[in-house]
Amino acid sequence: PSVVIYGVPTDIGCAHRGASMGPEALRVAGIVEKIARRGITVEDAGNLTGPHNPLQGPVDGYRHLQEVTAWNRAAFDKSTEILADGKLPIMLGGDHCLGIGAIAAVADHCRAQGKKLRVFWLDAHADFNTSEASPSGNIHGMPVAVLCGLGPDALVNMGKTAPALTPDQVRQIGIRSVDRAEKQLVKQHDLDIYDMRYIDEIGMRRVMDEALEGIDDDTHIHVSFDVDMLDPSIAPGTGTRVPGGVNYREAQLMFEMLADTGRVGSVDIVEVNPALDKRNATARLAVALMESLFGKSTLVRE
Ligand code: DIR
Ligand code: MN
Ligand code: MN
Ligand code: MN
Repeated sequence: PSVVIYGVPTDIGCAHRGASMGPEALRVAGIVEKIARRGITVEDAGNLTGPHNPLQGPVDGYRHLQEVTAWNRAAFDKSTEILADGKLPIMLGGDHCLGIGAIAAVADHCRAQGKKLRVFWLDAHADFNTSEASPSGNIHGMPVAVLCGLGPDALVNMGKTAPALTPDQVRQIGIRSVDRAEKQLVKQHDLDIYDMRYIDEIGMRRVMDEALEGIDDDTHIHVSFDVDMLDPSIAPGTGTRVPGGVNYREAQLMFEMLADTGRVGSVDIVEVNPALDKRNATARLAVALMESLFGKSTLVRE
């Protein structure tokens, strides 16, 4: 289908300022042109607007809950509109709290269309904190929990499908930082986590085979790509760098294997922070991986 890209210029859910510049960094790296070069119709719908970052501390365990809700509502509305047009939304974050609105829209869409939904959560972090479990109160550490029904009503009930997801619809890949209480939560909720140890032990090819198992013609794949999944040596431009991440070749294989399914229906690219980057390397790499996701490959393959 044709693609609509929109930006959500905010760092409302994370600790460091600068993810608000992510959409522009990705545009400067050529995201629109390079996807269009794949022969796909791409529209840039510009940026959403929302409240500025008040830089306050946590209140009842959440930082900026009201502002986070407003930004997510805007993303929810935009993704809902794009999906209703039969198009594929690519949300340029912004921090990863925005996955709540974007994926809540996809969950409603899939339910209305009678489609199965599988979410690929590509991240160094499990993002499964609750207000009690979170060491920071930053909501970008909570979106998967919120989407699975753990969190404040304003976020859990973003769409009509609440909770938006059940844990069995989620595959998390690249994980290597899970907080102490969060560890208990992901175990309790039986999340399917392909952590770095597992990737090292069995290799990315088999990880992706396992994570893609059961995908059929009625499945909508949502890719939520936190660029901190990548090793900081190749992707330094992000707020919470964790050593020991996914390398270039593993990442390229992941996105090529996702492309091969032909079932990717929506994408988020989040946590690109050009203020922490070197010559926009992280946005450029994210764009190269989007080219793979939209079908670029070295050879014609069967
Ligand atoms: C940490 C950091 N687990 C937290 N989370 C990040 O504050 O909840 N997620 N950086 O992307
Ligand atoms: Mn994340
Ligand atoms: Mn992360
Ligand atoms: Mn994050």
